[in-house]
Amino acid sequence: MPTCRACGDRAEQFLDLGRQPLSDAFLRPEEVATEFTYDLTVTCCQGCGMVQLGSEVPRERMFHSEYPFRTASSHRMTQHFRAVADRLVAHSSTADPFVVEVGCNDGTMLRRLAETGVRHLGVDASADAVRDATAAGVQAQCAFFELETARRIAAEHGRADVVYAANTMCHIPYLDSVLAGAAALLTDDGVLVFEDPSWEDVFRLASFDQIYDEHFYLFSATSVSALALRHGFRLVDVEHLDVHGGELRYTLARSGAREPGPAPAAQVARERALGLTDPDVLAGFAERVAAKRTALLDLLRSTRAQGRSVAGYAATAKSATVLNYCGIGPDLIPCVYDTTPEKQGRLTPGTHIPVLPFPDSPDDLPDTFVLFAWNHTAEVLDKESAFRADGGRWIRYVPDVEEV
Ligand code: DWN
Repeated sequence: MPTCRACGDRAEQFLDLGRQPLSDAFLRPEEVATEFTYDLTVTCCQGCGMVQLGSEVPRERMFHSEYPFRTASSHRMTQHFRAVADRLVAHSSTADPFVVEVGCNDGTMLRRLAETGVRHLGVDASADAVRDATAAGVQAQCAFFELETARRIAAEHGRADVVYAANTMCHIPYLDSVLAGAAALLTDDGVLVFEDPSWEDVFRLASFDQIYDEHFYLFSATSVSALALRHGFRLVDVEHLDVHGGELRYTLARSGAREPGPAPAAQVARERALGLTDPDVLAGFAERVAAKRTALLDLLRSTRAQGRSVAGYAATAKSATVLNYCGIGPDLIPCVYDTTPEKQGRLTPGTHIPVLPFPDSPDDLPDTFVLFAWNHTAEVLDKESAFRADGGRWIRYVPDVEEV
């Protein structure tokens, strides 16, 4: 029987997405024969309600110098993080705040703090991402954030007023050490703020591609509230964010340091009403995921049968789950276009579809794009308005499988 990685209680499996590759391991042809795979299953803790993967991929396999994702690959996300930086400073209770970002990636958020002279430090496990952050004028160091890292930062730089993480906490199975680290690093009135895909949104949209090796947890206010209490913190605020397909931003303060606002209790009540930890409801989610696989395969096959050319739009980490779970290979999607130089010329994980730079000429675009970057729909459709105007079609699978 699986146990909850967060609290140790019993965890029940409710979804099996099959054998999967590492979502961000874009392969050179010679690496295909030795490709790493693991079983992608999802469980829900019967005690604290934490939704999590049934097995853990060693962190060094996922996060290393060649980690290809860069936050700045989305213009809208870059704007989002500039606003986050301003807000962290505006809401700080001290005049000269020190902000630590866990998983700072290329420093997109911290750049804003660096520009305005705010004391900051980024921590990231990818040496190449840290190099990009440093080149942009950000203070950053390469490390996995855990208790020892936090103690070292506190000794070298002093206590932090804010520990912030975006799309990072859900990547870390060993939250005990991270929460202990936050407790060691934060000032008495300091806050731990993090934003990650929300289980409620994944559930509502059946966006099962949010589930992959790197996304070990799918947080909710219910599970984060329990997590906070076990580590001497309290969830004092929660906000819904309209980014990356729906996220929640959690603010944790030391127990007794700040009064919780009304939002956490309201969000927990919403989650309870939706039955987000109820085994029958979870079984229904698994059925919706299986139905999406059938519908997407049917649509792709009929599109190809009509003689229409198809390509993937953006070699996202998320697309690995869709492609591998559905068994979609180069016969259905001959190539995927992506803006990331580190992914171009490689093969998609598991399904080995070539990743290419976007064509220079509109004449070389396919008849139909499969929108793997659906979480950036507004940005992409804006950028690709000429494709649509010229009769190009989009296949998407979130919220529903459809061609538009
Ligand atoms: O949590 C994570 C999120 C935040 O970022 C990570 N585990 C990894 C990564 O996930 P992803 O790859 O699914 O993220 P995105 O932001 O949905 O997709 C990024 C990829 O899409 C990059 O390879 C760049 C590409 N892209 C593109 O080619 N054209 C993105 C946009 C917006 C575009 O217009």
